[in-house]
Amino acid sequence: MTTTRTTVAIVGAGPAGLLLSHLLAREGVESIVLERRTRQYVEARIRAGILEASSVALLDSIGLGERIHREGFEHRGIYLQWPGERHHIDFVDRVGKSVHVYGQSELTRDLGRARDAAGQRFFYGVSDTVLAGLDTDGPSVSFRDERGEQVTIDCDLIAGCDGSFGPSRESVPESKRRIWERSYPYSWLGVLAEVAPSTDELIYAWHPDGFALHSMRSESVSRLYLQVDAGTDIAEWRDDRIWDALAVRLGDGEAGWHLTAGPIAEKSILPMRSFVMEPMRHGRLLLAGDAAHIVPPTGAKGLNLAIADTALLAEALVAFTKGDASPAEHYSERALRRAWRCTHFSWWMTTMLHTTGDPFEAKLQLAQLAWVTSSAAGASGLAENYTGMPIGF
Ligand code: FAS
Ligand code: PHB
Repeated sequence: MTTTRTTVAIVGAGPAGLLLSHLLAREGVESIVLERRTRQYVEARIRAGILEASSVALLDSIGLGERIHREGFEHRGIYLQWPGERHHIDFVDRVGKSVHVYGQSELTRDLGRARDAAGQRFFYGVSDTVLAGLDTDGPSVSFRDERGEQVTIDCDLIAGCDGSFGPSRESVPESKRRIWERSYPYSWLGVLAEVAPSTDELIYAWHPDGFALHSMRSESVSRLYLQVDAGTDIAEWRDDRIWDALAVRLGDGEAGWHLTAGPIAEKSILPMRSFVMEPMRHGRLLLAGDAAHIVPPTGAKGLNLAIADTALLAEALVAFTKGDASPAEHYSERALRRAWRCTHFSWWMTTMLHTTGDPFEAKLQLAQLAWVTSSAAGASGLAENYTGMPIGF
């Protein structure tokens, strides 16, 4: 058995864990990052694609924005549509902010390279991760490393950045935590297609057959999603059926617009749920990102919430190591303010755009879409939330 020591043990090497180690190191606080999967697996995961204005500003401020501006796309807004209507919501006109399209995989690679350059200590491929001593001033994290050797990290603080299936969430005693959860009766079928996007900015489409989203990753790669029933087996959806459904729902052929199909490189089913756990701290364990909350991806908030949590958590942990415990005491309350704002917005976008077969609900959705696309107040509300509230608002 090996025992080592650091100031902050970070569980999870997704965006939250990697960004946290970078922000801490900039303030002279050392950490060790441990990750269940291999680095290749983590970097290859296809997940989020939109960075809010505050996320880009933060990454710029720490020297990690260069590739976003070089290879990403800056978007002024999105299209909202329903049969026969397509309307652009211009975020820059409404709230003076834009968003960037930049895949989470790319951000994870950028963060990994930056951490390598800084000599970050990692353990990839770990198993049997156990958090202990959370109520003491000497917590620890034990695990088996990739060779199966038992390792213990003694530390001052533990950052739970281990997503929705990690041990951190469960390490908060049941008697101390409250959970709010909602599962939606539909999922997303996501495809990565080797074809140029058929649109300049994202199209969110309401359709009686179900929601569809046209996003992108580059000039030659499109990212598209289809609403399917919860529990759908991906084997039920052959590529031609996927493209046919996308064409119908996105309005192929309407007003001269065409959807270009192409080879599908990856397809998967993403369940839709909202989940928030309070508090985001227990003793020396503080949680960030998906470890504490999950949002349906309709509002493009998951990754951005993880980034915002991490910025607040880094500030709290650095202060704690310098003897000021106050930011850590207020961390959970501050992070949850944004988590609930984003949980509401993601629910609002999801319930506005996904059909349930209920004709009354369909009329309400169409009325809401008509209002949001014709009212300055409605459009500004969507723009303010989609481009993101300031971190720590
Ligand atoms: P992550 O889940 O990214 O990272 C947590 C890490 O902890 C993982 O690498 C995991 O392997 C590791 N871990 C778990 N248990 C561990 C243990 N016991 N020991 C050590 N490490 C452990 N958001 C959007 O905005 N748009 C999208 O389209 C979108 N699509 C998504 C698709 C899928 C399939 C999923 C699951 C999520 C999607 N999300 C999307 C949300 C996603 O982007 C998350 O919000 C984001 O990854 C959050 O980052 P982290 O909090 O770092 O969690
Ligand atoms: C994506 O590009 O993966 C994406 C974009 C916007 C969303 C969800 C996913 O709301």
